[in-house]
Amino acid sequence: MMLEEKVKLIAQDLGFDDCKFTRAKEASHSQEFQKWLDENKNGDMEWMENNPERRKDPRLLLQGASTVIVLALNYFPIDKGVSNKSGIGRFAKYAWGNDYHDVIDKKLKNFAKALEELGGEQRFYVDYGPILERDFATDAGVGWNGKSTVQIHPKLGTWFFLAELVTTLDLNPDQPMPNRCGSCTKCIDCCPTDAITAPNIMDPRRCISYFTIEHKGSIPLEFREPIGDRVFGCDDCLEVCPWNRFANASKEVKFAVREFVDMPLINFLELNERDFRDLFRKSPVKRLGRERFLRNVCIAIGNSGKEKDIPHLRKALNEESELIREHAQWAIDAIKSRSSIVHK
Ligand code: B12
Ligand code: SF4
Ligand code: SF4
Repeated sequence: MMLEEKVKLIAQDLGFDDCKFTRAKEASHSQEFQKWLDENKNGDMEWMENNPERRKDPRLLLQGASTVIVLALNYFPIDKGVSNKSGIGRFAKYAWGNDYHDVIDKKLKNFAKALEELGGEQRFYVDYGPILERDFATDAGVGWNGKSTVQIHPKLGTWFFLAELVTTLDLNPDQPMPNRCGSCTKCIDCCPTDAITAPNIMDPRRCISYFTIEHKGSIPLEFREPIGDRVFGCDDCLEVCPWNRFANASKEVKFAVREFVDMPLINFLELNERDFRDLFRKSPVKRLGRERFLRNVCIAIGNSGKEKDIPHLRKALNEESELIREHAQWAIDAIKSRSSIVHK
C-alpha cells in the first residue's frame, strides 16, 4: 500500500470525514492575513498577533516540515426543532455537543503516534494553533473558501471542523478544487450586521460570533438588537449556504445534542458559578465564563423576552458584575419600550 493510502486509512479509522495533503509552504493568502492584522480586524483576539510569521508558514512550526495533512470532521447535529421554540436562546450548532477541541485533540494524538510509526515527525493543530487552516484546506482540495470566508466541502457543506498535522513525511499533494460559489451571494445578503464586507472578506469586529464568543467587554449598543436571541455564536451565513443540501448528521457521538440547548433563557440567569461549570462541563461555552455568558443571555432576553421576564432580569441587577448589571438594565428597557409600543 502507498504511504498516502496508509495515512488516509488512519484518518478514516479515527473517524475523520476527509483527509487531504498539501505542501508545507507559505500560505497562499498570507498577505491578506497580514493586512487583516494591520487593520486590527482581530479586535480583542490579541493572540492572533503572536508571531504572525509562524502562522503564515508551517515550515516555521517544525524543522523539516514537508506536508500539511488537512482533516475535516462533520459536526452537523440532528436538529430536534430545539432552535425554534420561544423563550429559548440560540447556540451555534458547533457548540450543541461536547467541545470539539478535546474530541479532535485526542484523535490527533493517536494520528501523530501512528505517523511516528511510519517514520514521520509532526505537530498537530485544531483551531487554537498558529496556522491559517482554511488556506491549507483550500490548497489541499478539502473544499474552497466561500464568500462568507467559511470553508465549503462539496459533500459536508459548511458543517465541519478543520484540523491539521504538519509532518516531515513527504506525501504526494492532492489537487485543489475550483471555487463553486458562482454568482451566489446569500451569505453576504443574510448577515444581520453586514460583517461580510466583500466576497471572502469578513470583519470580525462586526460579527455576532465574535461578539458572543470572543469579545471581552460590553457589547456595543448598535450590535445588541441584531444579536437577536443568539447566546453563543452565529450560524446565519452557514444556514443559508446552498451547499448544505447534501449535509448528513455527524457520526461522532460526542457531538450529540446537549440538554442546555433546549433550556429557557431565564433559567440561565439562576446559574451560580458552580451550576454554570456543571451545566457546561466539556462544552465550548464553559470557556466563555459565566459573566460573559449571562451578558449574552441578557441581550437575548431583551430582544425576545416579554414583561413576565422583567422580575428575573431585576434579580440580575443585584449581580456583583457591572457587565451583567448593565446588560440586564438594557434588557429591561428594551422589553419595556417594546411593550409600550404594543400598548399604544
Ligand atoms: C479567528 C477565528 C474566528 C473569528 C474570525 C473569523 C474570520 N473569518 O476571520 C470569529 C470569532 C468571528 C470566528 C467565527 C466563526 N468561526 Co472561527 N476561527 C477563527 C480562527 C481561529 C482563525 C481564522 C483566521 O485566521 N482569520 C483571519 C482571516 C484573515 O483568515 P480567514 O478568514 O481564514 O481568511 C482567509 C481566506 O478568506 C483568504 N482570503 C482573504 N481574502 C481573500 C480574498 C479572496 C478573493 C480569496 C479567494 C481568499 C481570501 O485569506 C485568509 C487568510 O488565509 C480559525 C482557526 C484557524 N486557526 O484558522 C477558526 C475557524 C475558521 N472557525 C471556525 C468556525 C466553525 C467558526 C464559526 C462557524 C462559528 C460560529 N458558528 O459561530 C464562525 C464563522 C464566521 C465566519 N463567517 O467566518 C472553523 C471553520 C471551519 C470551516 N468549515 O470553515 C475554524 C477553521 C476552526 C476549526 N478548526 O474548525 N472565527
Ligand atoms: S457569523 Fe453571523 S454575524 Fe458573523 S459573518 Fe456570519 S452571518 Fe454575519
Ligand atoms: S452562501 Fe453562496 S456565496 Fe456564500 S459560501 Fe455558500 S455558495 Fe458561496
